Amino acid sequence: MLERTQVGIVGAGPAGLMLSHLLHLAGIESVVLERRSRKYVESRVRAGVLEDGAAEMLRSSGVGERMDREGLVHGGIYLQFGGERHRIDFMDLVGRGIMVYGQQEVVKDLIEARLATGGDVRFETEVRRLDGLGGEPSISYLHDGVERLLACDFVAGCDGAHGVGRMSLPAGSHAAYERVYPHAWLGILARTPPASEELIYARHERGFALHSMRSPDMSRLYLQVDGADDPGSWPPNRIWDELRLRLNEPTLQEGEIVEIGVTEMRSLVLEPIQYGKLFLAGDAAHIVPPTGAKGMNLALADVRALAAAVAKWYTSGSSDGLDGYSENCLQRAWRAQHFSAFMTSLLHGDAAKDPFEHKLQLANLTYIARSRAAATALAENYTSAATGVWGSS
Ligand code: RFL
Ligand code: PHB
Repeated sequence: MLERTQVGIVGAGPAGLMLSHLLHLAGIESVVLERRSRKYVESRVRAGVLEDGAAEMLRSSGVGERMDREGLVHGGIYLQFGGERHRIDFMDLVGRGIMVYGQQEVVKDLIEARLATGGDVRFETEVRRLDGLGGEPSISYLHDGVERLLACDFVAGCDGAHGVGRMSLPAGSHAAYERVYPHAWLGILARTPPASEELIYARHERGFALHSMRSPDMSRLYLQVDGADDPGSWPPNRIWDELRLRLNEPTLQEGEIVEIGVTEMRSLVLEPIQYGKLFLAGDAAHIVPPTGAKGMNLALADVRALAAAVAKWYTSGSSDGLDGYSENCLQRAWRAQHFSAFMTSLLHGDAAKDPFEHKLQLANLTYIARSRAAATALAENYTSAATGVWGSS
């Protein structure tokens, strides 16, 4: 017998899980198909910053309780350059802050909420092919070595940067805008208390460093490295010495490194992000370099729009929301893309290789530190580029 659901969702990252959750709240049935195990997706260390609007989305949809208990509310960030540290006070400048709460915690909370309400989330289930996207969609997937078919009204491609959703857009149906940056981030999660209460974005002559955190005793730290570096060339001593230097934190405490990885930096936007009954969301539709902390926020904002559009279609038969989905999301995606590219070019590089560029960066950082107008633009984007209401007035 052919299985059927209303919305077939590929991928159980923040986008796929939140979409399934929001659809459930609207009384719409979905099935989430995830290639990895539950344990794997719940322990994948990634993003850590939620915009105010994303935190509010979790709260208002009933999955924000643990975030409000364990998350860290920050009213600003530090910019460090030229041996000095300057605070950008978001609360003063734009009246809202950010929530520091690990992506894997968001994922855990969403999985728990879906399973508690009888949600159909299937792990270790790999989607192989999408068919009938122009009319009657079906999803072919592999589970326990058996290939099966799921028929649905709509398919949501929430399957990240290398998924089958993006690959299923017919050639010629969309444009891809891409930029690859010459740097990468080496990221570690370490069992050590954060050296600062708020995030530090540092532009050092030798390159960028970021100090973030997950809890009062877990720090999340990043270093700009060459794209070609592999974590093996970064033994712990080298990492800690470089972090102390770039962050200007000579007393930064070492701790057990519980996770280490190198992340490439690139920007990609597909246009449009829908075709027939297929709608892409999150990293499947667009990728941002991590410097602006926008990826998870964009993923959540996309599915908020998609859930509302799908609900409108089922309740009133109107396809207005679905027809406008791509345009709606791409406005926010490009805003976030611009901010992420701006933060990346402001903070990365090697002063010895390009001293002129470094001087320009210092001039811009000084301007942001001294000018309320420049700091306000940064604060507005950092707290709300992906989920916010900027530009509406
Ligand atoms: P995900 O999280 O990649 O989830 C996609 C899921 O789809 C599954 N999948 C499939 N399942 C079934 N069949 C197939 N054929 C499948 N192909 C793929 C995958 O296994 C996976 O579970 O995408 P989603 O939901 O769009 O979420 C996007 C975010 O994960 C991403 O944008 C952020 O992590 C980016 N990001 C940050 N975003 C922020 O908002 N704030 C941050 O502070 C932030 N920091 C970061 C980041 C990403 C980083 N890395 C590692 C890329 C820091 C880093 C270092
Ligand atoms: C993180 O905490 O992992 C984090 C914070 C800010 C970023 C990127 C990652 O820009």
